[in-house]
Amino acid sequence: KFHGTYLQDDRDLRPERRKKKLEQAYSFMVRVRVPGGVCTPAQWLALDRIATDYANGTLRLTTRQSFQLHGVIKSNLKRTMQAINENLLSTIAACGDVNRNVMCNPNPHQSEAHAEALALARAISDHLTPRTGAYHEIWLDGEKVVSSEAEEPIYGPHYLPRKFKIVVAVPPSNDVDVFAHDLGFIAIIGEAGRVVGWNVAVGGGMGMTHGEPETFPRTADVIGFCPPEQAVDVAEKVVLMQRDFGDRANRKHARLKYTIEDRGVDRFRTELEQRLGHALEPARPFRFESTGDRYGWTKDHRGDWHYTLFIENGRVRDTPDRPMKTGLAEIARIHVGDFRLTANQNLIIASIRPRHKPTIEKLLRQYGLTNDFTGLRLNAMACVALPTCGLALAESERYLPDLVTALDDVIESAGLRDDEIVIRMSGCPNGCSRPYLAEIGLVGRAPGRYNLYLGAAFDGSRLNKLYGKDLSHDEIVGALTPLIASYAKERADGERFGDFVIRKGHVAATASGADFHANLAPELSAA
Ligand code: SRM
Ligand code: SF4
Repeated sequence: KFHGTYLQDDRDLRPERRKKKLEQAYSFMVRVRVPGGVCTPAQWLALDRIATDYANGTLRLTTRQSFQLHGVIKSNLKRTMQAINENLLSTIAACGDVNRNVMCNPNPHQSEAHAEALALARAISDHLTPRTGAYHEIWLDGEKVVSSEAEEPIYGPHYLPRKFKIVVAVPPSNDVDVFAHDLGFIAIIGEAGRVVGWNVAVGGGMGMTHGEPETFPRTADVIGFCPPEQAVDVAEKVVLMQRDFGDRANRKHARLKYTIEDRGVDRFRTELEQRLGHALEPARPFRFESTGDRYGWTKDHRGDWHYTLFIENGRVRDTPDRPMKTGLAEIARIHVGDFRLTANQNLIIASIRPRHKPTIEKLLRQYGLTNDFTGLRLNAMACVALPTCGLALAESERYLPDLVTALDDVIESAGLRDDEIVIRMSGCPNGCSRPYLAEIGLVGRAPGRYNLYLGAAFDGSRLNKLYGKDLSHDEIVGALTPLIASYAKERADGERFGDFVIRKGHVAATASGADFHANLAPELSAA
């Protein structure tokens, strides 16, 4: 895992293979680390080829701005890792109890501040990448160094108690969901449009376990502000705090969010400041507007164009009406800018020179790569779940599109086609699609059964709350239909769906942390 791979098996094939007394159909998932989600067209093409030659022929864009390859069989694993590294990408620390891919707002050319955010994301990523030579020895046939292997300067001999996640956000966009992560930096932008420093947010996280209320999702606390030159050190010291104080006995209690809940935010900040050798300044005002992506064309201050493309659940593959994989490869062959993965599993074809725009527009049309969907679908996100994820309790990526199709009828007849409503589904409570920060969150309980959560804030600052338990497809549609219809008729000017269901008393507003479970009696229960 520390080298970016997971052993999986095809869960669709399990029953048949069991019957035939065959072992499971094993393969590997390989996760590529892409700090800030930026890659070149050449790297895109290389990954496209690797997916075709060694994996299941699809590319998966993840909720952390990375690529995943699924279905890599063991005899292709080393070749896959080598091909990824030959293209100047890596899989090191994409998984495991280390700092994971550092995310940031995906468009560094939008302004100076965005470029500074990417620079910080890369600096933190470099600083926290494990120094071990084992990765090179094992996968890249590096020379074996037995006794001179230096101890990891930050991680030490035992690494972290659990995974650790860092993001960099540039208001007003909260597209990285800054409150969902162990550590977040929020750009504070001065009058000249430059970053004057960063607010520091700690202790966010999504994962929980059904029926274990001592596990819960939590939104991060903003604990202060630091100037730009201190940010990498702040990141290091927060990681060291978690290394030293995180729970190493109980993995379900080992994320930074629990360290902070247990110690208290104020004590955590004081101890952090002791390690830093100075106090953090008071947090400065900021305002987020949304967590979603801005689709379609945008032009930056240099005159270059960027096209944000909706990719349903991040799965890049060819379908008869949307041959996306082929189309994006065609674009990559002529594109001289770069590709940027978003934290919402979408893609920005970025830095298109004005003279190349007509050609790219033509290719987008030719391959059906438009964004002509309802606001609900454009704000939908599902984790991978079945058939590859060993932890899935229910479908997610393969089911959410159908659920949205059913809800689209309700949305269209309520006149809400272009209204943005955030809907996210996870196949289990680990929350890989950050469902507890969705206005409509669905979390798998068992095959075909989901818990329905409502009422998160559109800007990503408030968790949702349990509304319905163990619901089937029909029950989910039945529960949401009247709510969507009354939202269309009774909402206040500019009121978001998540705020509306709270105002109407369908769910309570969740503070954070353990309060998430305070309303354990949902309004609805399965028949
Ligand atoms: Fe995740 C485990 C997929 C983002 C919380 N996640 C997994 C595994 C590796 C299952 C496993 O351990 O065997 C899933 C592999 C499925 C597959 O077949 O590919 C998996 N997680 C994903 C991805 C691919 C979802 C997606 O559809 O995009 C995302 C990959 C991110 C990346 O590129 O690095 C992904 N996972 C997340 C996020 C969202 C985020 O980070 O912004 C979360 C919630 C935030 C958080 O960490 O709190 C998340 N994944 C988890 C957890 C629960 C952690 C916890 O604290 O309880 C697990 C289970 C675990 O770690 O034990 C998990
Ligand atoms: Fe798997 Fe659960 Fe994550 Fe979905 S939320 S990918 S089912 S671990």
